Amino acid sequence: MAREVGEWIDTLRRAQRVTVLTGAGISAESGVPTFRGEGGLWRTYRAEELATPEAFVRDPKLVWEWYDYRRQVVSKAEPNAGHSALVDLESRFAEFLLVTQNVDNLHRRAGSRSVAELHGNLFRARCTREGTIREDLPCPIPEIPPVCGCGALLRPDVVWFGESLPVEQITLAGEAARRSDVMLVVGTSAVVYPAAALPEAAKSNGAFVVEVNLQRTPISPFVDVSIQGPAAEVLPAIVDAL
Ligand code: BV8
Repeated sequence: MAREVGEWIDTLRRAQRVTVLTGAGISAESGVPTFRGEGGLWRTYRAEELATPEAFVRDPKLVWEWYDYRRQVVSKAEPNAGHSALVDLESRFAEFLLVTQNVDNLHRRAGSRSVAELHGNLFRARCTREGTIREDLPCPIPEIPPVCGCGALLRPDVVWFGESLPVEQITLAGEAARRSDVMLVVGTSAVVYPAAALPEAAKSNGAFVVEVNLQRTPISPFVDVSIQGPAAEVLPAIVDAL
């Protein structure tokens, strides 16, 4: 894989401020199905059909069964060499932010500390009445759909389609993107906004943008380097080359 890491590595070596944007592809080699890949189906549903407030109002039990299934899959998964490479990368630059669209908590389990979670986290639940956060829901959840002590339904503390992202997280991510010398974009189909706007924001503010993906995406035409390969191989090769 070292052949994929060309002379551009000097640009990364010289960088002071680095931002990484990850998507479901970085967790694929941990056995976690991606959103739009072949694993994107659950029973007969697509993620976009279930990851909405409307689906939750219509059938909270079904939506929680999907989330509880994903929590169980992720609980049995381990961070992979791609996650670990980003932990290593974090300590090498004056400023570093890992922006993730993933809700699987694998970056934190791998040891990443400077993380902005744009779309929430599978292992947090939120009271639909009080907004209080719970991080202690057993896995699997014994009673679906789970309810708060106040009697109201709990919901997954994730951002559904049509819902706004946590302002602090997307603001932090946007500032980091615009300030960065280098942005790595890893394992995302770059179709979900506003996260997908971050590489363009970085690029238009002078960042050198490197994409790591198995296939081309809508941002491939404008990135500086597009490396086609699995994140769990390419990211360690990048760190080794540093
Ligand atoms: C919002 C959490 C304001 C839940 C998710 C413009 C501006 C603002 C909004 C919009 C806009 N245009 C459209 C919208 C609406 C919508 C949107 O973007 N729709 C898309 C589908 C067109 N956006 C929203 O609704 C956002 N809200 O902006 O609020 C607002 C409010 C009302 C109306 C308008 C605006 C909220 C978006 C967040 C939705 N929640 N997840 C949950 O997880 O259950 S998004 C979901 O998709 C996941 O978080 C996932 O991370 C994310 C992106 O998918 P990817 O991570 O990229 O995964 P995917 O499977 O697609 O791709 C995997 C990639 O990895 C592939 O490219 C593959 O090739 C690659 N790969 C695979 N294996 C490997 C690999 N690469 C490397 N190595 C490997 N081994």
